Amino acid sequence: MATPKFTLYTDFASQWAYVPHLVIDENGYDPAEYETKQVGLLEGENFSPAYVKINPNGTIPSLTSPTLAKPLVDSVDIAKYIDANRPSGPSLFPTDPKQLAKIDQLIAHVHQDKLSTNLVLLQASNAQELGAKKTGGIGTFVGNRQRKLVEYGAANPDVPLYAMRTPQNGQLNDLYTADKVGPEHEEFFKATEEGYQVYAAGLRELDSMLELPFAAGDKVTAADVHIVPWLAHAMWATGGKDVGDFEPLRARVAKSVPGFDVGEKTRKWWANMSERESFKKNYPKLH
Ligand SMILES: N[C@@H](CCC(=O)N[C@@H](CS)C(=O)NCC(=O)O)C(=O)O
Repeated sequence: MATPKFTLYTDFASQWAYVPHLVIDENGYDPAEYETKQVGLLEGENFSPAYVKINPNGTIPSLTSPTLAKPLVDSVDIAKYIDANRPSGPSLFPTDPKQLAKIDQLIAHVHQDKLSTNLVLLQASNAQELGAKKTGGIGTFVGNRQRKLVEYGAANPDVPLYAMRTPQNGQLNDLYTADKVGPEHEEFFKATEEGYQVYAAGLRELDSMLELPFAAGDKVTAADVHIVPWLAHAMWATGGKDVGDFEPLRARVAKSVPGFDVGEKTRKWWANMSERESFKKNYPKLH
């Protein structure tokens, strides 16, 4: 068997890990040409000292390869590397500078911190929404992460990631585990409401940026493979039942931003993407 060209560290629960998966399938890689290693995001395995040695940010995805001096730790760089080493066929990064600028703009748009899916996944606007998240598994996720951060941080006091992330996640864990709603919850709820205003504007802006049939024009590009995981994860986090189900996401955003709707272009673009084999393989359901 041929030596795999690279190893992709991935998890089904990681939205950004599905950028490389989509690139791999759009590029037509044979499964023997690469290998994958699972990193359990839900269990906080991304914080394990072994994984943090590969990716000091403790984020998924990462990519290692015998041809690289050090691991790639960001989905944008990983997508470029996989595409540049593709077995055959067209690149997802066209050479036309104008088109490339458009692609970069779209990718940067969905990677903005202020448009992070963490808003939809982890935050809440009121005690009722927080309660539903607590019982719906998010509380366990946040708690698992905290336990791992504390455990790994105690054993590895020199690793900067633990010093940074333990108090950060700890604040969220405190909100999730508190017996009653206090002033810090009120602040959290307010920040969430503000977050949804920004998020709704970001979705509208994306709609205006999209070309059709695909994000940057008539061919699938690197832009499409970044936007799909970003949107799919938010659709899933709000309870989307099937891959075309925008309703729960629309309804959740509209709760904070009355009258909000998912744009027509976004819906058409999504329908076009969901016809692709790469989409069907990686999104048999929303995640
Ligand atoms: N900029 C990075 C972000 C990766 C990222 O935030 N991944 C999430 C999962 S989708 C993660 O690993 N989060 C774990 C954490 O931050 O603790 C990329 O695009 O690869």
